[in-house]
Amino acid sequence: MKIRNSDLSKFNQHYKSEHYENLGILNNQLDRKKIDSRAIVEKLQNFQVAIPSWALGAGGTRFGRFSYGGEPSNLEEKIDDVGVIHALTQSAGAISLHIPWDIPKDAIAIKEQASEHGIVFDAVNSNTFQDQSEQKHSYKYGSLCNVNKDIRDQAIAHNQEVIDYGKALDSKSMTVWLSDGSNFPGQQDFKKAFQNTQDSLQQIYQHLPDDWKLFIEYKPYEPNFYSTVIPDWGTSLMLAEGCGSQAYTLVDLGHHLPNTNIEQIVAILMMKGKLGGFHFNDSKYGDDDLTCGSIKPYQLFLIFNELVDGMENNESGNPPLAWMIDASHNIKDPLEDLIQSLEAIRIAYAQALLIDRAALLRAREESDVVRCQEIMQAAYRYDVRPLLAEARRLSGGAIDPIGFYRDKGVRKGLIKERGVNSVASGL
Ligand code: LRH
Ligand code: MN
Repeated sequence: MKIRNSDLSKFNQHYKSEHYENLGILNNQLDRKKIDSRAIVEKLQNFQVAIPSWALGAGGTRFGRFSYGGEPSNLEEKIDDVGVIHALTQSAGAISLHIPWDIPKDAIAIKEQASEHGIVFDAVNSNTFQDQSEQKHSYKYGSLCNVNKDIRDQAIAHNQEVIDYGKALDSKSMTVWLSDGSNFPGQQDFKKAFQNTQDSLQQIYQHLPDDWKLFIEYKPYEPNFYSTVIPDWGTSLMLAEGCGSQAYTLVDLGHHLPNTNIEQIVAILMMKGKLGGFHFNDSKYGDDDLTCGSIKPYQLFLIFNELVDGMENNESGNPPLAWMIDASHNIKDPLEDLIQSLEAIRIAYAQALLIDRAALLRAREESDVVRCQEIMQAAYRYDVRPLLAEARRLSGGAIDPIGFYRDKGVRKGLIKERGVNSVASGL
């Protein structure tokens, strides 16, 4: 399904006067604070978040999966769906592929199709957490950490192959997430597992083109429930430093034990120049992969406060970050869910840009704790949605993406095109 610009501008016509009214109200508030909202709108226009190729269909759990109808059943249809999201939001200009779920059969044709939608290929993801039918050795007891060298070599070869797929798509990075770990005390030699993983990652790193990055994603548990070889940011950082300057940590918001101060982790990793990127989502308990900002929007704001501070005072030379969503849609329309996540991420970014950093610095210098909170929450309490809508409008998107999506019956159209039983590969 291709979204026609004519439909978009006709649709926006209905919303223009209400939009300008809301934008006017906010701009008056910001003018009073001598804040130039145009600069923020420009930053929002340039802020692109990659869509995960594995989250364009209905997700599920071991307890069940409720199909959504009209799901993309191949990579071409997945790129078209990201194209729909990008046409409406003008902020999803990239897709992150998972191999082997989304092997591009014809890289040139796929690149051509993606560029027609204005989409590029962000990080490619390897997968040694499942056994593929034609695979010689099983990853049941681990992949890069496995005690058996043949199994480690098989996993290393897979990761090198994923880099080659990425090169053919002009991707510039690979994310490695390992489910490796143990389910019972005594099952694994933690030190040997770490060392095997370090050695394996170094061999993968040797295969990395000079202008590429390697992202090492950590996660405390699941699918292993006693230990995970890369459970936290510290282990990911040690492994990245053990590989070299092109290796970085990757922060998946759902990969933290309850009440972890993620914004502090982000601040420190960025200060160290070793923060590679994000998998945005939200969670209440575990790795729930819920819509960004649906459970803890204030935490997302606090994380963007550290990101904006780190980007504005980047002494460590931390490279531009990879912004990616990693979510699973168990009950929502996947495309609506992703549009909501994009909105929440951009709201947190815009609010963080509204923090009066000079005043915050003074208040911190004076240990004026109350003042610090007042400054933070003053920014958090701005309704910045008119700035996001204006950024979309200026970039040719929909003032109200979900409104357009429903008004035009996009899901109905996809079901008509693909049928109710089409199923997307992925989680
Ligand atoms: C692991 C993870 C990882 C992906 C997978 C789909 O929980 O976050 O980023 O490979 O989800
Ligand atoms: Mn992830």
